[in-house]
Amino acid sequence: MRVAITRKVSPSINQCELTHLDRAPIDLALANAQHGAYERCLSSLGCNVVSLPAEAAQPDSVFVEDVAIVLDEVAVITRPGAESRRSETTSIANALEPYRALLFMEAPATLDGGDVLRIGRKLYVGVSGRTDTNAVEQLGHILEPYGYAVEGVPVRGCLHLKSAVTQVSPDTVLINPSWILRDAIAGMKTIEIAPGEDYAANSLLVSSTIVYPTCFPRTRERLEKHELQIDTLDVSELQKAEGAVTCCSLIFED
Ligand code: CIR
Repeated sequence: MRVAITRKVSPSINQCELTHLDRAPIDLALANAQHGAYERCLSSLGCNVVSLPAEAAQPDSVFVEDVAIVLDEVAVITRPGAESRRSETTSIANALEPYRALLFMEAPATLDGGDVLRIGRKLYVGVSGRTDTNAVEQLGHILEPYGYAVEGVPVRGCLHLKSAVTQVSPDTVLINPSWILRDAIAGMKTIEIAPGEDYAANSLLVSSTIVYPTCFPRTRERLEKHELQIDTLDVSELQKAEGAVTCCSLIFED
């Protein structure tokens, strides 16, 4: 059974961290409605959605992806790059504990799960404003016994590696070449985002369906030309918090 861990939008989301965006008011009711539609979409794609309650004191806690990396054998609880987000790890560790043995990243390394792109037994890790080379090295050490290779990938101009590249089919990634090198993900075909749709590289592949924001129609056309199956969702309020579709869930097989 496929599990998706999510967490309801914090009522304090208007105090979220912002790095590359100017602050714009987030409509909490609309954010909740969009998040509910996201959870229903994951259910419709066969996920058993474990929806955790909102955390009022943790503005960014809807973005559960950043605090854990869930692999087939173990889960790694991260040490998020933003100090304000470090307390989010406790409840996610509790939620993952029934499913996986837990490993914990240790200071001084910092890593956000949004910087981790898994392709098979390889983890590409964005070296970003949130994730440092220390973390790349530490992750390599702790996952080597489980047969995972870890490679650091420089990213520029965006928050996380998965702002710049995500997987859209077994052999293809969707990329924004302004933010990472075109050949950063070895051996994969690439589809480039449409010009002007800077944030369009973040897509969420669930089984063989891509969960994708409605606001990137020209990149969507490019995906459709490759005959990929797409479910679109309006996530405008989460995007104002610099989030997108991968960051609101942790998806894994139970
Ligand atoms: C942050 O800056 O940490 C949040 N406002 C947004 C995090 C989005 N996470 C993700 O894309 N993995």
